Amino acid sequence: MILNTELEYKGNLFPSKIIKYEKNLNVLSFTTANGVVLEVTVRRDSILRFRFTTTGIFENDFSYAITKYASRGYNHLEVTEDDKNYIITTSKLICNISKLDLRTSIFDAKDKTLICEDELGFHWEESYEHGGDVVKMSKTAQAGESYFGLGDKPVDNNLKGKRFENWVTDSYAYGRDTDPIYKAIPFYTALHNKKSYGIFFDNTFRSFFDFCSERRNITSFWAHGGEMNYYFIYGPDMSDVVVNYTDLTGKPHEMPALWTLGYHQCKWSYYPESNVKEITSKFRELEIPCDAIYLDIDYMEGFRCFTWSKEYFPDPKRMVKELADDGFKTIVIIDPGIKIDMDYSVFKEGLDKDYFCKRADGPYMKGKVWPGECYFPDFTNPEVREWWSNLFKELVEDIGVKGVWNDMNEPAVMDVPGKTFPNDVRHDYDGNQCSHRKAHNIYGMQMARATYQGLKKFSYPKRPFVITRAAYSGTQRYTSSWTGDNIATWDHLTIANLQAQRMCMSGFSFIGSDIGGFAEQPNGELYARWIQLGIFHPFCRTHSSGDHGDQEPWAFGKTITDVVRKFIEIRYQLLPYLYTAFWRYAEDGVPILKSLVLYDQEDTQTHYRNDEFIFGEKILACPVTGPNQKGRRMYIPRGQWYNYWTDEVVIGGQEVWVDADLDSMPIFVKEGAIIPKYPIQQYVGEKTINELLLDVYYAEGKEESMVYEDATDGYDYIKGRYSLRNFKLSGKKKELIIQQHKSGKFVTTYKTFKLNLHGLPFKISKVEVDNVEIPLKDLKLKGDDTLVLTKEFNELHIIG
Ligand code: MIG
Repeated sequence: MILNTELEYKGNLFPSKIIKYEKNLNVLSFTTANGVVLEVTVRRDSILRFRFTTTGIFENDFSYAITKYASRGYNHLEVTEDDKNYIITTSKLICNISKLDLRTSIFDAKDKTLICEDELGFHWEESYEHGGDVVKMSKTAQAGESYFGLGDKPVDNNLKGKRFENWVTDSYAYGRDTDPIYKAIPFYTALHNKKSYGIFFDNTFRSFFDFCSERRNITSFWAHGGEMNYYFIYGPDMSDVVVNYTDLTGKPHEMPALWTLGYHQCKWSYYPESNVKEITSKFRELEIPCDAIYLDIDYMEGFRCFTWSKEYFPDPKRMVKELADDGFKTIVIIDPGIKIDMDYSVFKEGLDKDYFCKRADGPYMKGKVWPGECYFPDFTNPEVREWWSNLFKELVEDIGVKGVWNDMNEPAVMDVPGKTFPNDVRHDYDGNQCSHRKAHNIYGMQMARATYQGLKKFSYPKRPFVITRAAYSGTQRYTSSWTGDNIATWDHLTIANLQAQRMCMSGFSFIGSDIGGFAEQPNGELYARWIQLGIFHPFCRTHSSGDHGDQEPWAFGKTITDVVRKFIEIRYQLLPYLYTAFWRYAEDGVPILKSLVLYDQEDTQTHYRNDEFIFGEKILACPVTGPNQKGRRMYIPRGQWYNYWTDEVVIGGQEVWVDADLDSMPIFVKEGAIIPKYPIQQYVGEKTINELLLDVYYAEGKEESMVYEDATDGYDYIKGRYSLRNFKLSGKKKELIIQQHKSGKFVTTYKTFKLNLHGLPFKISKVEVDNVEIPLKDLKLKGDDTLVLTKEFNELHIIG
């Protein structure tokens, strides 16, 4: 041991008293006697950014997570001081900063209640090994506080009492509580006393969150390097916290093509071509709707990205075209590892251009993946991303591939400790050169981003489609995602449900699981129950490792095939509803799935619910999560709900038993909702939509619903060629009024609506459309509660 140096272990260090305060518009900086600077940026009335340096010098202010499109601006900002504190006041928040030690406490500006307060606050440990600091923050948990979010953690919704790590990791056959897994989304929301706030710790190093696990009333987060740099986002509604976090880290850059919301079929692997065709033909033969078919790594020549196996796929362009003629979009996998092979042009080019990652002392980062020894592009270099994006030209433009699936981008490396790059690997980090310690968590994100750029370029004028396994906050701007290598067990069905809800709460709604499980094989019952859940996930794909038997909808016998078909058909009928929910997400950052706590935080019953969730705005779904069930108990949130199957009305705010044999599942529709439906199609665009079905659920009272439509693909919608219908329903004892407000220039193919009236408590005696009475026979009243009328109406009166 070397003694007598200045490198003594210093333990935790703390800021001392403030000696200087400066204000530069909305950036306030506070300097302490021991050289710590806290910079508070008021981004919005409800969003404060806190950033600390222990040396007086901040790093270059660069983030992959924060989008340049994030909203900024505030209504009010005032900084005052008293003996103890500097006091920052906006129209939503009051933030005290202690003159003694930089500790902060934040209050609701309206009712002055305490929202969030530092315990030790910011502190740090100097890192002898790496330089810089281990940066830490601790806050006092408030009475009854709960925590949610954090991306893909496979745990119950409420995170209280647990500790987590953020370090994206290839996690084959992970299970409940495995941590960390594929994604790093260092954002959580907290809820106490009916008020919610969020914290986004924008630090890409290995980071940790502790929610009252180490100490009962303390919440803390820390990272192995970088800056203590976090955003405080106030609600008080949790849905606003999530919306604002999503605004900050970005919404999808474009709407997905409607077909991407259809059903996808995948396996490792479908090959050769004849096998692919066998699968796709079977879908059409059995009339099970399907829009996409996947090629896993075996389509390549020796696992070389951007090549095709001549043996298995002699003429990919022809095959892709034939599949397309049958309504199937072909999606291929692309991994980051590039095989070391001087005769392989992608490798040769990457090497010549110096695009591969290197170790600290100069050698290339060599790692074993599917192709054998590989080098890996440094996707954190913008020039490399540009190069990578151009590699998709042939696949997309020439061959006609419609989507690309990025796997192994944690990055995963075989047969090494940690299953990834060593820490010393160097990265460009968009001009902020660093080691893998800092770049690891965003490597996969930057790969997906580069892939997205390629797809966007070469799919044009159609929309791009990318799927990624690894992700950091903000990745939702470019791509969809799946939850990785799960297992075919009942517990994993529950985990998939939790992960999808949690991802939606973490700003990343375009998510789904490998339906049926990746590892091992489900029985028919598990597969059917998983499909029932999967049709409510924004990304809906069956995938399996392929070595445990077949996992297609028909693999488990006729009874199961029929159940699977029935539910996939529901998915296709609900496409306009899901597309509208997606539009709300892409436009406003509203999550597509809402955990009950997000839906109704004031009802404390919701704080510990896991299985039930709201799909879009109006549909409540709850999977059956065990074998041999004829139904289940579930919590119905407050309000009144129609049973989707029977139209029976249930009063919420209580737990109820719901019948759900294998061919059914608990689905409810909020009263007053208007649910748009398309006819069942075998793939998106198979049929021209001649009539829009509107399922109208009567309510005594008012409710609003929306229907968003556009050309289903392409960019015309950005120029205003979309159709947005806003319906206001208002029900009285003997009358139902529906007002329609239409905006956008897109003209839908259909001319009429078919209204299915559910739960109408009276017999219709008169109908007026825009104040003109229409003879009932002209409305083609089929049965009592169906009527057909022009899509152009402004106001409909149904009178009893
Ligand atoms: O080491 O490409 O999660 O979906 O089928 C396994 C083969 C690599 C892992 C992915 C999985 C995919 C598989 N991949």
